[in-house]
Amino acid sequence: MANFLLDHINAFLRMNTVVIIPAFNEQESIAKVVGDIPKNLVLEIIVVDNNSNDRTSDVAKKAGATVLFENRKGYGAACLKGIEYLKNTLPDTVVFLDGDYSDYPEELKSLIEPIAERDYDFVLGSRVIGKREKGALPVQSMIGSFIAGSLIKLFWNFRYTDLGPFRAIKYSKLLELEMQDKWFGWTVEMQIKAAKKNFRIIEIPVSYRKRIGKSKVTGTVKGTVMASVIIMKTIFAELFKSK
Ligand SMILES: Nc1nc2c(ncn2[C@@H]2O[C@H](COP(=O)(O)OP(=O)(O)O)[C@@H](O)[C@H]2O)c(=O)[nH]1
Ligand SMILES: [Mg+2]
Repeated sequence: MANFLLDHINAFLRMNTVVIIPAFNEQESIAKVVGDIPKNLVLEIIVVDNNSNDRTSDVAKKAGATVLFENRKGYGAACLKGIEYLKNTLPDTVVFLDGDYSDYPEELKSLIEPIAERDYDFVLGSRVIGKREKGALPVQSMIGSFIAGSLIKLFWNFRYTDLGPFRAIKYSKLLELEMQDKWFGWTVEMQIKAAKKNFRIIEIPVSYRKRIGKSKVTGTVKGTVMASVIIMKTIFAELFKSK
């Protein structure tokens, strides 16, 4: 009986969930990421290859993902490409996940449950309150998330502890946000707009480990500076918008 019910719940969640993974040169990790996503819970896994010059797209396809290509560089540009594709599938829930195997894709279920069962609109996976492998989340990331979180609390009265990539949102709510950022302002833009619109938001702890391959963002000085500037610009641009 319990199993029957569980199958039923899984089938319900599966019918409605798709995963979008932006990926730039992740041939070493992408198959593991796709492979660890609970297939009984998702309808489609979409890897958006952002002009990689390695075998990311082939590896992702072989692992069972739908592969899209986005030639404009940028994390947000890749996510926007994935969203555009969803016009064809009209899912209920969209999960975003990075391609570097830092997140634990098997934790997807706990991200979509608050939406499916408790009618939340947006679920943010927080690595700060989750279990982290030592050194997986660089100190500059933690500081950046703390500053951004404090500003968002001050301006829009919702306390986020992280700007993590692993998150789930109702498709209809995602469309309402009219996402714009093409770079690394993407994650914070979604969080700010969700808070501004008074979405039902919840943070849940997610685990985090050291990525496979080299970091292109917070693991490099240039990446960290660029991401920090873009995140701050995004916060203040949202603040000075009329609504
Ligand atoms: N689409 C896109 N994704 C990128 C780009 N640079 C990094 N990524 C992806 O963004 C995610 C985070 O990058 P990562 O190098 O892990 O940065 P870190 O988590 O700060 O160390 C990974 O899934 C990368 O594949 C880029 O220029 N375009
Ligand atoms: Mg990473």
